[in-house]
Amino acid sequence: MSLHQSIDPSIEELLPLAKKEGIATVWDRHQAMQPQCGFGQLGICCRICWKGPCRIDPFGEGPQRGICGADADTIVARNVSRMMAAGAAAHSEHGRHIALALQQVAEGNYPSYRVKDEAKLKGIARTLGLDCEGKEILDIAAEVARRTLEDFQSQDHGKPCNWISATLTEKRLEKLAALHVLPHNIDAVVAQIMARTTVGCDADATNVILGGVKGALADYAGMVLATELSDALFGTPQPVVTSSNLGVLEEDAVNIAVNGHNPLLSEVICDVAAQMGAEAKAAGAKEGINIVGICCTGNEVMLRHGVPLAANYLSQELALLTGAVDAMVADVQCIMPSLAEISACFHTQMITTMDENKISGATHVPFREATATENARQVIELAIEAFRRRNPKRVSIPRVKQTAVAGFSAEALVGALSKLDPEDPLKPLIDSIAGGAIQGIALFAGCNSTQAVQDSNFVTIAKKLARNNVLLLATGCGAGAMAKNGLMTREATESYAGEPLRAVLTAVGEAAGLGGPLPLVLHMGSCVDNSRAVGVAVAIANKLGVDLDSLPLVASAPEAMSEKAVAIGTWSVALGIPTHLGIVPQVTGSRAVTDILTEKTRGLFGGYFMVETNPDLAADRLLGVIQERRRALGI
Ligand code: NFS
Ligand code: SF4
Repeated sequence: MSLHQSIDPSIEELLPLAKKEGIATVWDRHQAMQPQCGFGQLGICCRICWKGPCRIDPFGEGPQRGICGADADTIVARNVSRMMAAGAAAHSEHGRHIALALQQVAEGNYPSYRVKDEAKLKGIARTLGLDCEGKEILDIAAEVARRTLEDFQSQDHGKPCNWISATLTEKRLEKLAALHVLPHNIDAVVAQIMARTTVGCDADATNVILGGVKGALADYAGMVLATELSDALFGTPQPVVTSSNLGVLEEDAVNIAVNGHNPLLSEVICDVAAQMGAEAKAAGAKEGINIVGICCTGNEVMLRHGVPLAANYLSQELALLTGAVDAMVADVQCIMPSLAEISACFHTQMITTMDENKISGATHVPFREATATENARQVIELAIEAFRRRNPKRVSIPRVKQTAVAGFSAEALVGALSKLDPEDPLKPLIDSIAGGAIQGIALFAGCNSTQAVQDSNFVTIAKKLARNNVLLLATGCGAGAMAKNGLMTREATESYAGEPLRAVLTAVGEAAGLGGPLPLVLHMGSCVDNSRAVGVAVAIANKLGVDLDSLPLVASAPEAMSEKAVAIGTWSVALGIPTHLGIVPQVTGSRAVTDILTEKTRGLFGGYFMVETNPDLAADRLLGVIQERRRALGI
């Protein structure tokens, strides 16, 4: 039974336990929700005004228009564009949060934070076209923050967001400008999408989708600035050996799971926990404090601190079922509301921290950057207190734990390559691609979804691509899937990489002093860190003097579910990257919109969506695209 739900081995021990205790999980609720609404699945249900809800009859017998006259194309286009706007709002709100923190740090406020990576900050300033010569680091920080915040404030429609102009290829910028999809202001573009899709507005599906694409590119801006400024504040990730899956929880430690996306609090929790070990020991936890990560907050601290990753999205409830989590600390996004209820079945302290993200039943510790250290201490104290109440008889930590090498920022990757060619670090990579030892690059991104067998598509596609000499990158819950399944290890490279790929990964890994090959899948970070992959791709494209849509580069989100994933997938397409979805998106009720997203975008942007739910066939299609692009390049 469990194999139909997930390939995560920890499920085997924990689902029967949930059943025994009468606790429902995401899979039970998925089951109870069947059959899911066909109108919703096709995207042809409209609820944007109170004359509705309206739904279009997909068989052509009932209504073909909503009460206002909107047809299936309009309804589907509006629904999916609004998802793009929501995704952009989520990522850029996270980005704004970081940018505002940097601004305060620059002004000497927020004592819990500092610019940890000055070299990175200077690099960012140069990227944004700022002159750092002779300036103090905090002055540079202030200018970087100001330039970044312009992307949320500018009213100049003719001038694209600074972070977009600074990070894409010239050719791509020209193409996007010609199509009028370059955002000038992240917030304005999100607001425009909401405005133009309200009742009685934009009713031309192509126009609505192009508006959505602009929002998706605003999403990219929000992500790249979140990633880059986080590196300046918290450090740029470097390879680190850590572990993943629920076996990372410890019986003899106060276990604190950090869940969500924004690293502002979790970073400080890591710092403060390092000083509070004695207090945990005094409470009887022989091993002190054990921080573990979930979802993208987990990825953030995994990359920067080597914190082990306990779970990706679909497994977050399982962490509680172990009975060993003393505090589950949530910030924003992808936090299942069910966590509060399940925590209440155990001793676990469920803590929310952001005022705009509360869950009823949870304890709220209002996080403020100005008092971050005190807030972190409060959270840890609550965890220690909960530990004292833990019932050892209810603890069942599955013995599943995989080594994972994480931390492949663009800088780390280039750093490793530079050991082979200090003058021209990208050359070995480009030569390997040109020579065919690396056939192409695939980025695995996105979520877990109950619409698929958890983690399974990721693993199946990755193994097949690796066998065919594709270099693999991963972020978000996709990275979690790869880590839990042992694909972020050198052993995986030895077992699954095609011979030529293995030789390249070995040469780079050994030159970089890792004492063996690079892992089969390179962990680039959280979902906002998809921008790191864009950085690598843009550097390659610039060096070759081509645009992104010429590169043998593909993306795959085999379990996409979140609105954020819709936004990411769409900017990936707009950047010229063929993008695979392993679940059927909620657009197929409109032939026109389906055509736009899977065909017409190809002519406009070079990128397009490919939908294939069978992972084996998906891998074949991705390989086919890579070959097509290689042929076009004459390699
Ligand atoms: Ni991305 Fe990360 Fe995971 Fe999906 Fe959710 S945690 S931001 S949205 S589910 S990958
Ligand atoms: Fe129905 Fe039109 Fe209102 Fe949508 S906007 S709910 S289609 S009347």
